[in-house]
Amino acid sequence: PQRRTPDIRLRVGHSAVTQTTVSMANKGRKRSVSGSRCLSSSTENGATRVKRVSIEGNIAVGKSTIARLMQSACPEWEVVAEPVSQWQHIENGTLQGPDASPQTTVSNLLQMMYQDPQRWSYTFQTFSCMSRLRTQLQPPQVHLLSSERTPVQVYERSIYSDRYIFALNMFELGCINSTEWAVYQDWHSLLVEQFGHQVELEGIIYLRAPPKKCMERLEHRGRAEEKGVKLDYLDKLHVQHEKWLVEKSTELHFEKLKQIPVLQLDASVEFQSDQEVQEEMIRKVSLCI
Ligand code: DCM
Ligand code: MG
Repeated sequence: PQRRTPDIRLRVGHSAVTQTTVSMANKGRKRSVSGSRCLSSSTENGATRVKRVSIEGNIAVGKSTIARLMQSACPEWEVVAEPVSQWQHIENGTLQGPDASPQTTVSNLLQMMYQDPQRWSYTFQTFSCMSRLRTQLQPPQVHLLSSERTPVQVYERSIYSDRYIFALNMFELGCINSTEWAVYQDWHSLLVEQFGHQVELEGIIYLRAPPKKCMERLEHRGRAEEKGVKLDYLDKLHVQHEKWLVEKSTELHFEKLKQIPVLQLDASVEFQSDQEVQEEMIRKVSLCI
């Protein structure tokens, strides 16, 4: 079947909550978006098609919060959260059958990575990407497919930010050496070639805020493993996001990834407690899908 190419129309917004609005409407399938609260249904070759979008952004910028808001605003959206707790609880006992021992947590890889990045970044980036892909490959919830509207899966980050934000950053910091980086890129490309179409993105939502803001939210959240995270690290991650999603200067290795439209949302405002701003954000996302 023919792949649909997104028709990217950039408009400069004037509102406080966005700089760039991108239409993710499809070629030959443009429809009026004015006033649509949620997503309207679309079919391709008679079959319902799942749309996938990923929310990208710096640590603690508010991805989970906005994902939760989307989930409650539109029940036919399924949020696929980042499997952080799997990274915090590495389990032994992969044996199946009668000899299988009960699974016990052997380590906290997120903590190990932050405590000794030189030693553990490669291992962490391997596991975080693998576990994310496994999670995102799960079929959509049944109620999504039986819904009248287009089913939408909202991913919290993607296998692309794993590589082009975090792993790349660790390589540039010297925490992943050139051998590890070559090996990482090799298996990552293979995974994208083999499974990429099953997790293909319709669009990317870039939640953007100054690193200082993210630092405040990170401290407020108080995740134990992140206690040692410095502003300087968030600055670097911010720059990686800007290069990939705004300046488009990151060297990407997948043609399709270059075509994915990006919707920027300004997350510097305190949207956690401001319902008006939240509604405006959800509205902008709805208009673009
Ligand atoms: N993380 C990482 N590398 C990845 C993905 C995530 O180091 N490829 C880390 C960053 C945060 C945590 O995992 O410490 C995810 O939290 P958040 O979703 O708030 O960014
Ligand atoms: Mg989160």
